[in-house]
Amino acid sequence: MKKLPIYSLRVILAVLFAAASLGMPIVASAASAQTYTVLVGAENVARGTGVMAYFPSTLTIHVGDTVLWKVNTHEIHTVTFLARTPEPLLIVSAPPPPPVLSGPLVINPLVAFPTAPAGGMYDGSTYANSGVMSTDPGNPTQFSLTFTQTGTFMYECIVHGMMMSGSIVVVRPSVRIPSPAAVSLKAQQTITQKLASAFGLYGVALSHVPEPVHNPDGSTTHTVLVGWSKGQLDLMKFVPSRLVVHPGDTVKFMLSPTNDAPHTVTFLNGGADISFVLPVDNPPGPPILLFNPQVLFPINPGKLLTRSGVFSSGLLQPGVGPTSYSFKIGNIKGNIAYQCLLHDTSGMVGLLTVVPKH
Ligand SMILES: [Cu+2]
Repeated sequence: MKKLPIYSLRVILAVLFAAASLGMPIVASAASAQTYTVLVGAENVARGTGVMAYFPSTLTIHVGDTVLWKVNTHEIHTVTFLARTPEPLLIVSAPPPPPVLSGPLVINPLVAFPTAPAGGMYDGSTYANSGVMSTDPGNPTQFSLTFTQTGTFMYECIVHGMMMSGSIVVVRPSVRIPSPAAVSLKAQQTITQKLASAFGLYGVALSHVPEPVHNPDGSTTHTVLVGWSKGQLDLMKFVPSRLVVHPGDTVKFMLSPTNDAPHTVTFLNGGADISFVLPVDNPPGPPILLFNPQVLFPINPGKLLTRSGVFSSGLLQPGVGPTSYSFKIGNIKGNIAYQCLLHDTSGMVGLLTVVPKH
């Protein structure tokens, strides 16, 4: 690395200081390798809003710099450089011979676990993957690569597809680029803006909820919309998330017409949480991540909703189906809570209040 004469270093520092005090973007030093941070996703759990994007989505760095991706949501994401290899599926069949599996679907190990080049030194020519990241316990929360070649390198989230993609533009050290601090500040501003625009989604979704239908037997059929998406913005909520009903009423949960994400409608009734994946030991390799059949398939379908046992829709999947789940309210009263098994930590919880009919 070429050393700068001491006087020019002072000049550079003076210019940087002047730029900083004028509020101008500070340019990155070309003299030493730097680490840039990219935040993976954004969310506001209290509002149930999420943004399926990388912040920044396009990042320019110098050759030799490192990019550190940090997951920023409970929602799961990956950072995956395909490098012209085929896009792997998120969910695949269990590998033969079947171990003691109670269901046939697993999270693709190629997606679930990290694939990184030796020492994290990446020339852009091979498949590189963070594994499934989330701020929920037990998941990797960060991934880093040091870029050794100039060029533009595209990556995407295997969970959310090409809607959530990013690129790293690697340039020669002589090119002036924004500093890591300037990049992070701008990323935070973009997150604030995007989450603010997601705030309006609940109101929009609420205006699309079908009117209750009054049935000849005196009961009412209510509709609750599940999720709402607008481009990269996702609403992880039931709409309305609070509903007053009577015993004998029907509640129909419907994936909203714009919703992009799979969800469940699940009444745990005080029972243990049902996890999305069940790790099955498979030595000497990593565990097999079994997609929990209790998440995939309905539990107590067609039964009256009561306070005993679990009631669950199974996986409601846009474009694949099923897309709705309905049941009648049994002879209960008071509040009864429910959630989406995939997105409860993202704020996707709801409440029915059952009041006696008079
Ligand atoms: Cu959900």
